[in-house]
Amino acid sequence: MKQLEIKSAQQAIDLKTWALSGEGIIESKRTIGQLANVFGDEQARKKMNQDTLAYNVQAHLPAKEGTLGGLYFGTTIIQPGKVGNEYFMTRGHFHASSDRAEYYWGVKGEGMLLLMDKNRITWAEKMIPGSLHYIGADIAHRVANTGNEPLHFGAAWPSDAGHNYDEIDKNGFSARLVEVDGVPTLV
Ligand code: PAN
Ligand code: ZN
Repeated sequence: MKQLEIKSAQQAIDLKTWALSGEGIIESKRTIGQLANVFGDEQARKKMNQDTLAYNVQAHLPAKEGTLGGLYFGTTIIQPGKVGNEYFMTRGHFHASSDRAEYYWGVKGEGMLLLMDKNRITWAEKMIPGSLHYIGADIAHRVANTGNEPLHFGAAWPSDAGHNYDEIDKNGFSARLVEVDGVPTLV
């Protein structure tokens, strides 16, 4: 940086989709084949085309993972669909530093944010365009797409939060979001 220099931003957000572009944006994808044991009906998952895209994440991670005081920013897009009667959803995780919080917000489409505390109490918040969700410390979080179009949501979290997927891989959430008579229902 030079003294008195005026620059353009190096990253941009498409305000309709919250797609990220510019320097250092990373992208990751999860297919149905990569989501073994995430859904309740493993037989139904195995019968599907394993290359089916379930969700992708774009993120700007400007600080090294673990840095105290840095911030991360991401956009997740979950495709519409179900495995058996369970909606396409993210793997879900606690943060590795358990006292680190996060914001999620709905951008496009309809979904449900599933939240579970350390006592395995699970509840959910409806995600719609403009909904803002504060995910407090020690709360596992996962999002399901309950609509017929891709669900876009934004996220911002501390760079020292980390991801603990093991707990959810092992024990899951204590409830699943399934379609019952056409209605998203926690069971
Ligand atoms: C998000 C999530 C993203 C994908 O950026 O990582 O939505 O979900 P999974 O990581 O559970 O597959 C976030 O919560 N970061 O902390
Ligand atoms: Zn998180």
